[in-house]
Amino acid sequence: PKKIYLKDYKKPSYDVETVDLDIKVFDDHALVDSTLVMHRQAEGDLVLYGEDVELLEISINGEALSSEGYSQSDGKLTISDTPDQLTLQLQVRICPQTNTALEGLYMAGTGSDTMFVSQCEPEGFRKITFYPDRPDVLAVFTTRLEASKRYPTLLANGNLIEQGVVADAPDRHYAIWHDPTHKPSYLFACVVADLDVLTDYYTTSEGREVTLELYAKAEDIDKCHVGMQALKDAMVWDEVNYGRAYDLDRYMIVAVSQFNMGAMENKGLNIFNTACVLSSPETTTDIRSFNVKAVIAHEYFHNWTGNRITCRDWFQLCLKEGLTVYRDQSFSADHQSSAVQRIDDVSMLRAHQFSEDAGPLAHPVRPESFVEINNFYTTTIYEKGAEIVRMLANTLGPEKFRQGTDEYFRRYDGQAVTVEDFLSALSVADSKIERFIDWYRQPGTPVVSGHQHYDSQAQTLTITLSQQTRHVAGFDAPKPLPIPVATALFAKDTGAIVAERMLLLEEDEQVFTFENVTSEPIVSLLRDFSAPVQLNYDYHDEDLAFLLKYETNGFNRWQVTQLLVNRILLKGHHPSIYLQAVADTLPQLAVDDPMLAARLLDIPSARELASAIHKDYDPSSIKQQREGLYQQVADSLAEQWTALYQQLPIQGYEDSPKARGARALRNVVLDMALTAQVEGADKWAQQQYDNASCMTERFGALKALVDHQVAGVNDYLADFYERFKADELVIDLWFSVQASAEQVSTDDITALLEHADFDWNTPNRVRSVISALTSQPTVLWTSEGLDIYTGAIQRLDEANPVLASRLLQVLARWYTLVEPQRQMAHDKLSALQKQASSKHVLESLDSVLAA
Ligand code: B3K
Ligand code: ZN
Repeated sequence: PKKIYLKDYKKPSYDVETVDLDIKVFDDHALVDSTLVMHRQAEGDLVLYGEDVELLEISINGEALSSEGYSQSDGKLTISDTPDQLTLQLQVRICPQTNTALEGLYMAGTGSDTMFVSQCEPEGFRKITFYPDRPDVLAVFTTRLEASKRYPTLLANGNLIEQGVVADAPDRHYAIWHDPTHKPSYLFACVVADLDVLTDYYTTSEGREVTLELYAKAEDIDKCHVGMQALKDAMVWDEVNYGRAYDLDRYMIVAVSQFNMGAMENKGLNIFNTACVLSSPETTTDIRSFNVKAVIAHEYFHNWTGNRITCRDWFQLCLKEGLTVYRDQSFSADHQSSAVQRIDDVSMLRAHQFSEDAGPLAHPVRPESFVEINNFYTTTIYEKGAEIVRMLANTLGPEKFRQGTDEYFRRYDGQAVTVEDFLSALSVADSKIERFIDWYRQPGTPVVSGHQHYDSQAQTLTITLSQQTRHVAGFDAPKPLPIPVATALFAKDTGAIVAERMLLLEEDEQVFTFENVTSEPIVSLLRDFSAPVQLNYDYHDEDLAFLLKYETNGFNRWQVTQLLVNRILLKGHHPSIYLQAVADTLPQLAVDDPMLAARLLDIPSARELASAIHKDYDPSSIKQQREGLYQQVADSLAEQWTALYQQLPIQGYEDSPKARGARALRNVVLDMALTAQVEGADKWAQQQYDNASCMTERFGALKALVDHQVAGVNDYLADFYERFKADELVIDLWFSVQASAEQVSTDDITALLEHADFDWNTPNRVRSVISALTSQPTVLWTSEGLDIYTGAIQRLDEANPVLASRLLQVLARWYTLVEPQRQMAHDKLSALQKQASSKHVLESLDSVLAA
């Protein structure tokens, strides 16, 4: 497979003005007719891309081309010596019924319960027809859909302009949609289905009346209200915070249960994984429900950051994703404690992105080459990309950032642009923004080290900070990056803040001086995680305990607990200071901010801890240590759990930050109490399950029962299954709670994979078992565990290479394992390499094995 390079970018030779599509879906295939009005804009042949499409007819300006008139190879159809203005007409045959890759047009569901849905980003449109399928070709689409009346729902982007019965086939009907906006083919979408719809309305700040429609299966319609409300909230939020209003008369969201990722921002017709749109208190945990709102907002925000201003090429993916993730994180921060939002975003970054950046799949936020772009929908592009935008926003401050984004929308609306364009628009507000370009170019997580010196005579505090980024093979030697370090000085005697400053570390090493400091303070750095770096500062454990008490930034309070835990687990520090600090803090925090209190008891996941271990990583010793510390926390606070649990009685369901916080804390306390073997905790779990007012409570109890193997757990699992067997998303939870159980064995996993409800064609179900396994590294990194995991990849390699490759990427840090696991992992990955055939999996394997 060929590598594609950013430096080779060339403008397309033809632009497309209009596309007319006619998609006719039949029982075992579909026919796609297309008419493209094109004109030349650069030298070169006319190039169209097509994959798994059978060309039936092709003509230019009404004249059929014979097979000598074009050449076809490598998924490209090339026509030479074409006129500057032309109308190209094509007819192709595709087979959505056998499309298991879930890209292009595919059939989801089975038996009498099927639907057809498209997924085009990044290069799925070429699986629908031959087309200049690249994001810098923007066109106006008109789409006619035709299908049996068994599928009453016919949707495409834009406005519905006509519908009716097919003249010579009375059992078939059609609908014609017109999208007036210019869009790249990756934003095309269509749906042929039998769905119900929840309808609502929204009037934009510009006075546009927008019809909002959420399509789902009839039995799921009552789970669409949370999503609908989130959509309206997002619409208001974008008007208020970015001055961006919606631009079409209709906004549609369609729920589908077979989908490779969370959702897709197709213009005016989002397609969502059911897991990211359906929500009800009885069936959806708070975490998932909150995620539903975030994903709805994310896809909505893409309408401006992604759709109206899109990417010139796929190397610029972070242009839309980093910015849009930053926007959805900000939206979410307005809907819960902003400290907790930051904690969750940073935990995710550390566990996934830092480990990606530390391993063989490390790549710049804007990559310079790829074989398969699907392999680059990574936490680096998304989450590190968002962190860069956050640094830009914080460096500019709210007003200038808004001035900069206004300029971005003003300048580039309707265009396909680059990261440089984004920075150049923002730099109208402040020219130092352009220096951040290296963050996009350079892989690796910078490590910032520092120490302080207090001069009591001069009353100055100097803080020396230095930075270092590992040199990733294949890239230039790393340069120093501009790193904003939000800093506050705390008076040791009162705990009050005596100075606050944003330090900008731009050199390898820099000294920052604070004047008029009357006594040596405790310094808090990188407040609110002001840059995506690792920080080493010469703190005493006592300083960290001090900061837990006095920091006003909620994120940093959590941060110091994590630092203390890391020191205990990875550096052998004594846990007493940590345990005391938590004991002192928890009771009051449980009252003030229960959600933050729940996070305070976090012990970093095995995966996050592993990302800091570069050699001889022994999963079982990490597991032992984590468990040991967890046990100590549980035991040392054993007296408190009963009171805390009773402080948080089940009180009926409410969807507020406070109520969600109480539920989260209650589940944490329950688990702690079971760990400490507090008298009666078994009963609490059983009663919480039986009396639950919502899924967060019921599932929290079930998880506790499973993880602690409480007597009767199998009856509870059976009860849960019986109650919810008709609801796929809940059954996903049922699979995952077992697959990720503390005591899970590979036999348990095998049994789950053999369960009648397990289905390799539904990514959510696959992830509920296979991805869940990665949360238990002691099981994953065994011979049997790896056989199951790599077996799944091999099985999906041809059927669904996007999913297979994503699963594989999680194994990237195999080489850090201790022997003999290291050799074993190597052998299993090499064996997989001999079997694999998709370029997705092969590209990932090449990198992973090169470690
Ligand atoms: N843009 C899509 C992701 C498409 C992934 C294709 N493998 C969802 C999102 O980021 O909003
Ligand atoms: Zn996105």
